[in-house]
Amino acid sequence: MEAKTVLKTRDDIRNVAIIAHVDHGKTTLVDWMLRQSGAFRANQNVAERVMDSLDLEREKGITILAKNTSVRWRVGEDGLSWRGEGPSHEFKVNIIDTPGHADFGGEVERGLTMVDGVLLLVDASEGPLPQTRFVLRKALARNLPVLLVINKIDRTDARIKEVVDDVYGLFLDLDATDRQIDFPIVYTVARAGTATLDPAVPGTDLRPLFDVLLKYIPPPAYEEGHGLQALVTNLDATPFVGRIALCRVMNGTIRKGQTVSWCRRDGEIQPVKITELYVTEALDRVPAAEARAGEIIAVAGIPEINIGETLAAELDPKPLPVINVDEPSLAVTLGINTSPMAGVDGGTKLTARLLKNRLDVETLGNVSIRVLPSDRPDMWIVQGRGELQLAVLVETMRREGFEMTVGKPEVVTRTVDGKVQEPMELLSIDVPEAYMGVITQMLGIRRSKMTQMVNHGSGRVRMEFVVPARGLIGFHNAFMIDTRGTGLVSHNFDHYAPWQGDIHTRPTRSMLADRSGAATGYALLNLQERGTLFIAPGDPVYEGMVIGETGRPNDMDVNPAKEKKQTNVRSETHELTVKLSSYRRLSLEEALEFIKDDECLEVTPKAVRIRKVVLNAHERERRRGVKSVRDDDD
Ligand SMILES: Nc1nc2c(ncn2[C@@H]2O[C@H](COP(=O)(O)OP(=O)(O)OP(=O)(O)O)[C@@H](O)[C@H]2O)c(=O)[nH]1
Ligand SMILES: [Mg+2]
Repeated sequence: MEAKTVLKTRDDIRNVAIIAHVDHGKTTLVDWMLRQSGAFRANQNVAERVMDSLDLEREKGITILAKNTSVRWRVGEDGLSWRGEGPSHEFKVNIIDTPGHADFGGEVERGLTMVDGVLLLVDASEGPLPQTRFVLRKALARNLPVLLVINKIDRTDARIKEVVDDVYGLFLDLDATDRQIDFPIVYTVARAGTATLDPAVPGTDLRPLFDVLLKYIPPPAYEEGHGLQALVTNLDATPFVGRIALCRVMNGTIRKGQTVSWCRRDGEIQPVKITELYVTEALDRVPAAEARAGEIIAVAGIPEINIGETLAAELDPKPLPVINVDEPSLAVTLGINTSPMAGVDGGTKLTARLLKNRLDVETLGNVSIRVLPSDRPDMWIVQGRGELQLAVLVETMRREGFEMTVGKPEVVTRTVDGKVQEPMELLSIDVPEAYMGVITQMLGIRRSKMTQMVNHGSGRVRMEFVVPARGLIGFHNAFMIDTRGTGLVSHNFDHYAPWQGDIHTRPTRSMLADRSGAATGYALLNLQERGTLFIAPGDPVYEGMVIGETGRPNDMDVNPAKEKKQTNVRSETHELTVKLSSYRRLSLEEALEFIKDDECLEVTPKAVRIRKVVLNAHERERRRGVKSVRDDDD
């Protein structure tokens, strides 16, 4: 007989995620929540945006992985932030800082499984953007209460009232229930650590935010008498204890030293001992003897535990449903370095086995990455949410000593009722009016449809398009160049639609090295007349390596290693630095966007080189011949 479910709550904890479009100020707000809760000593030197702790996060200035922290907040008898006098009690607020870039949307989805409510941050000037829509949709689908935070109200171009209206519009658009639309609003300047309930009255600290948060975000609920259920929502590792599983305790209590049932993804259930148990306090993980339902914990001692699995009571274990996230929409091939320079740049991880192991590790910790076999034993198909996500993976791996060959990004299609469908993105663009024509043209050739255009009367227009994800590969570079860096662009997976037909984007062809050697200044000086170069004098080149792009109708095989006749060696270097200032070093992301179907990247700890898949010029010609014949047959 089923026991009647009695839901209880524990009022001493709140679990919230902060979600938003990229750069709207999430991590900055977390800084100040930590600071004002007294998480740091007065003299402690804490980095700005302290939660962005990965090297790549600091370099790129964006959050890549969702991370949790916690603050303790004192409340007086009136239920409001304690003012330093009279009785008080303490709340623990677990905060999940999530990334706002669309490519890392899987992190947000995972983060939402740990919390009981969200702070939806919206920039007071930019308003809701594609990722705001995505994260809000996910939060509403999980029925999480939303507290709206309008941030950056200090911006001179803030348009608070309109932005709030836009957010209401977004809720309606997403079919939110009346209860969901009835959200409280707090206005903040995250960078100054202030919040106010009335935008006309400047705030002095974050107390108004905490007051609303503690009232509005519900305490964790659990079933009275239910056995342990802790859902693994994230993984971490330290050299001392090995793999660490971050879990949300949904029901029951977990104790250090206790034996529990590890309910694995494959359905197997295995007893394991909890050798180490931690809870998060500010930026530290501190040992705990036990943790009750509602807490977010970290557990060590289970080397093979994975995201989505459950730690349950030893007797009568009940696994929780696995975490489902959106499907990946973009794929690249990733294989061992097959260029003639393999191993030359000092990579330490060169074999297919090491590569495969590393990719397997990635799929464990990263719910939105998938690895599939390819038709070659030393190459795999890696699927993810976007170019940046895949580039971050490749960048991380090269820093670990891997050398790789990375193929051209391709969209992940699917077949429904025998028809091919492709992912469509919702694209939002904000540009000065003068560029409207350029943008419309750029997107026209990419088979987009404009769905909305708003002119705020500020000299800028906001346009929205639905466009095949395919059409956006390589779009970002072109957009930045064509709008001279003044445009804002963001996009996000929207839906699958029937294949939209051919898209031809990059109009240029490649300039190819026809032999191995070192590029000479003399050769490059001549070659730069014919296009844009990607290499500098002294760079190693090999046959089939792409050294630049040209506007000519066909790829060009050239000799970048040509020596000047030894008549005059005087001041050659001086001459070159003056005249060769125009070569362009492509970043990993730019290079990924740049390559064509028959090209790929060689990535080593030292360099990103663009190359033809088939390096030998004769072989390339032969294959082209075969291809064009087959095209004629079609
Ligand atoms: N003017 C102004 N700028 C702010 C405010 N809050 C944050 N910023 C700035 O906005 C930029 C982005 O801040 P982040 O905290 O990294 O934004 P984020 O939402 O965490 O970004 P992602 O995690 O990459 O999505 C930084 O340059 C901040 O200094 C604010 O209240 N006013
Ligand atoms: Mg951030």
